[in-house]
Amino acid sequence: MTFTTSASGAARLVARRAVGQSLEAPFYTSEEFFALDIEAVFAKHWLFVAAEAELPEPGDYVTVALGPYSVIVVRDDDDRVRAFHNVCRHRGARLLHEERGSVGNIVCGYHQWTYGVDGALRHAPSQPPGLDPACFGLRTVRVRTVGGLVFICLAEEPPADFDEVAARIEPYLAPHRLAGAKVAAQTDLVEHGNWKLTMENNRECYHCGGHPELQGCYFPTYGYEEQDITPVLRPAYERFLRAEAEAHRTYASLGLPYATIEELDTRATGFRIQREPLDLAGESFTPDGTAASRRLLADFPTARLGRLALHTQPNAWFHFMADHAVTFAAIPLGADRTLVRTTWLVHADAVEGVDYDLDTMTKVWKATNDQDAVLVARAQQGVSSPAYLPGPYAPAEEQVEQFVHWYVARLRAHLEGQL
Ligand code: 3BY
Ligand code: FES
Ligand code: FE
Repeated sequence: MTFTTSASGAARLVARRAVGQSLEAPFYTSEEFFALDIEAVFAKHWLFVAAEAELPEPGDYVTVALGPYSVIVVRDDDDRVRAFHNVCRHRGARLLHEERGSVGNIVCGYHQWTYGVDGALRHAPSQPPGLDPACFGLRTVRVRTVGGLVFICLAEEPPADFDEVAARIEPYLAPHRLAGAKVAAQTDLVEHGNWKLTMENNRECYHCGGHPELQGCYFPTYGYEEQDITPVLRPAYERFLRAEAEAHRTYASLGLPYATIEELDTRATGFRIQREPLDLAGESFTPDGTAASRRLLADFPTARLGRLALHTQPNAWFHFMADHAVTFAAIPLGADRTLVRTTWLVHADAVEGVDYDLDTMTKVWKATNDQDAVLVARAQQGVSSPAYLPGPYAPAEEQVEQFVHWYVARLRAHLEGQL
């Protein structure tokens, strides 16, 4: 069932959102909020959409659907990543229909207007000679690559803080050498829930008891303070403290930046970055914690470095280990549907079956993603019941509150016309 809200109804719900509690139902269920989220959040902020490694050669592209928008992200002949609206400049037909592929030129299937991968109009059959191709290039979308990650922004005036954020995360990412990576695997999972439920679920490990594979190699004390440590969590917590002390010594001796930066809800380009140890062998997200790839991706003399975690608002999270990296992008498909695209990156020269076993590499996050999809679908079912009432966040859900706080602030600014 879909609740309907009027524009002023949405504004009222935004205005009365209670801090420290989950959102009221229409935020997750109504078409109006879905449209508002596209307009106020996805069309106005920097979004992670792909790893550069997904576009290794000139002409390689991915398309990204965001509500009514479709964006082409393509590597041009000068090796630069570009982004364009997927809309023909003749009579507007959608140009590329696949989610990914490779093209020499971008040719419209309707009347064959032909664009270079730099967006320039190269050929418009049978148009009078007066047509100036310079006036009919593809409309550009802003794009930035940061340490091998591709971000786009649909806004004419993107949030001005992105350069600063990029400059601060780049030193953390640089040793992981993502620009020299290749895609080892990718999964597209459609979660039956609103995109905010997907993001909220990612921002806490309060539910991690439901992730047996993850709990093997990952300290399930995410976001917990000393006072939250129950007798059940205590042994893992003490192992975590020892591993953390060791990891900090290693990071310092290797000159790796590891100060945690937490700015998830204090700026337009909200982000959080942190290095932390992993459990068991401490090298990677694998069943026994050992590196999944013998050929390391990062420029590290040891694999026992845990993970670099990056979280970006509104739609992404990342784990960078010594041997491989995993990126996650959440793309809203509808009020109650969200695409979670997970990409495993390894060194470009790593050989499957020799340096890495795909099943070992992907096991933990495939299982965890599937478990999360069930949890998100259950949350969507529950909040769709007329009986649902917002409930309180625990201290371990601090980053859920930060996500929701950031989101509500974006909606408020948009509704007040300041964004
Ligand atoms: O994305 C994270 O950092 C953590 C890892 C496990 C689940 N999630 C809360
Ligand atoms: Fe693209 Fe006519 S709409 S060539
Ligand atoms: Fe989870």
